[in-house]
Amino acid sequence: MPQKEETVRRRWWKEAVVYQIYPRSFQDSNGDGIGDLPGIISRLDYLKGLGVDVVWLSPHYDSPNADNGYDIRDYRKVMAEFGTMADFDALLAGLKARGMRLIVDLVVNHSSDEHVWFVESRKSKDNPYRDYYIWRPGRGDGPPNDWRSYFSGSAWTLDPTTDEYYLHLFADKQPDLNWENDKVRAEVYDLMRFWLDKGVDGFRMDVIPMISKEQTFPDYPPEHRERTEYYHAVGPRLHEFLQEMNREVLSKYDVMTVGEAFGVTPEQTPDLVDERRGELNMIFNFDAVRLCHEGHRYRPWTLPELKAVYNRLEESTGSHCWNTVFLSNHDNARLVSSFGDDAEPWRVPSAKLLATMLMTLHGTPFIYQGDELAMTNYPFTSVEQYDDIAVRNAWKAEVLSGKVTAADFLEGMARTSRDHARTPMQWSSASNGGFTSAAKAWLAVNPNYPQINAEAALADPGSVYHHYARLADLRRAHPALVYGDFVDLAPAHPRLFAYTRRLGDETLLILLNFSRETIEVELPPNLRVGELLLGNLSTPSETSRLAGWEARVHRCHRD
Ligand code: TEU
Ligand code: CA
Repeated sequence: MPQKEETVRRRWWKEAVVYQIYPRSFQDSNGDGIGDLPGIISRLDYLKGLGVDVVWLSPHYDSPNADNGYDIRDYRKVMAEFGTMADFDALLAGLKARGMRLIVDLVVNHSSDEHVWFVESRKSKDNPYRDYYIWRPGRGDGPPNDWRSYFSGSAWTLDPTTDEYYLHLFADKQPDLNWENDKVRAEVYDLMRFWLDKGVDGFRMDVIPMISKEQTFPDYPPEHRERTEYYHAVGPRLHEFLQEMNREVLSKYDVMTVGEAFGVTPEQTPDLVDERRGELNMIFNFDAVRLCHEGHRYRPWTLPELKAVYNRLEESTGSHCWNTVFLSNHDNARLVSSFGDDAEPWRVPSAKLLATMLMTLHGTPFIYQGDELAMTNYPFTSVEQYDDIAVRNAWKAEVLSGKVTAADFLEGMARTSRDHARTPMQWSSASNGGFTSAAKAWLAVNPNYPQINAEAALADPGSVYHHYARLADLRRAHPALVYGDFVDLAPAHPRLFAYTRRLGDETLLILLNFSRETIEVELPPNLRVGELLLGNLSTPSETSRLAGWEARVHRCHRD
């Protein structure tokens, strides 16, 4: 059998370290309490120092902010709170000048209900924009079928003007676009060209597998009633639409694409990312991040489960496919609080261990803003403290309706809410963590900012920030960390994650202790541990041992 690496094509986006910016929470520059593009521009050297190659910017478009920009009113305009098109151009130029690239968020499963297309669409049944969205008459007194919104309640809202329902898989202010309509697809391709022609380097595509809907609009089949994302993902014409998008637009530029593939299984993944098919470069698979959620509740996860996710992805995607590696984003609680140990003194070593894992697994790593500082979950105690529409709607649907007690709901959200990731970046020990000069930020800054902030991290050579930077250097120096094959040496071990990455003559060994207790490491007899390349403790343990939350990368020799 040929070595896998011989057939893997080298691509800049496979080698890149990606950093996600949630602009609202990154850096405010004008004292209105909201992050903005000039704020990001002022932090570009910070990103460069971290070892970032590509920035993924969460939506920066004109929006009424029902879902913080994931509800777009004008795809060609910059959100007024974030700045102007000149600021956007300056951001792009500032990144390019430092050898970094920019990908933007493409949110085209739905638009805002304030988009002119929808404003027109809802006016009358014969409006030229009617078929830009999905309208259906009700069934009896109710909606057309039992589809549910991810933000609680029915996915259909009755619009009194024409007495028909429109579909929205997310909030009622996020009507789903009708991809069956050729004009809609042409509009999408056009707006993609608009940003690509400006020089952006690709797209992160929001819930892209959900764009194609079963046109008979049936009720959920019984097997998909609970986890409806497995029903909505991979609709009948998904692959046709993506291949068309690729042919019409993407194939004409040297760009990267990553699809947010909520509801796509590892087995379905090759059909989206196999390079011979001409669809996407890679997707986000959510099996790992979702190990710690069950509805709104925190679910204690185990290390063998996490390893099984990576092994399953590895097995289901061959040498013509490429994966992403991430455990956090703007839709999940904080990395160190969910998968590490955010109690002192373990916060920093466990965050560095997670960094080591993300940057050495097989795929393009995505760092979410603030995780390089080991920012933690916010101590939320009441529903008023949350901003997220997902929380506010779920509170009404579950607590106010009496299905769930307030205490149970709040306990769950205190571990799982999306708002943990959305509290502002902690830049310094100045008021509001240096995020804003306003008295109040749009969402409260975590009160631990005097201890946990970028200024302190930059000054401390042992910080999580500098550890990421060293890992990024290590990835650049060792192509085995990018292109090498991946072998899990102890899939069943409850606390140790040990794996090799091998390319040609070079084998690297990664040892991660996911616990506070010391572990004795036993390796297969044909492997000998070589030189230590990078560890996360100032005094590494002896070779055969890992201290609590210790992480090491070694050269490895085979007999
Ligand atoms: O997320 C899609 C998505 O499925 C998640 O929002 C998921 O439902 C949620 O995390 C469960 O709590 C994308 C964006 O990343 C998200 O921010 C948007 O709210 C959503 O699409 C709608 O655009
Ligand atoms: Ca601002």
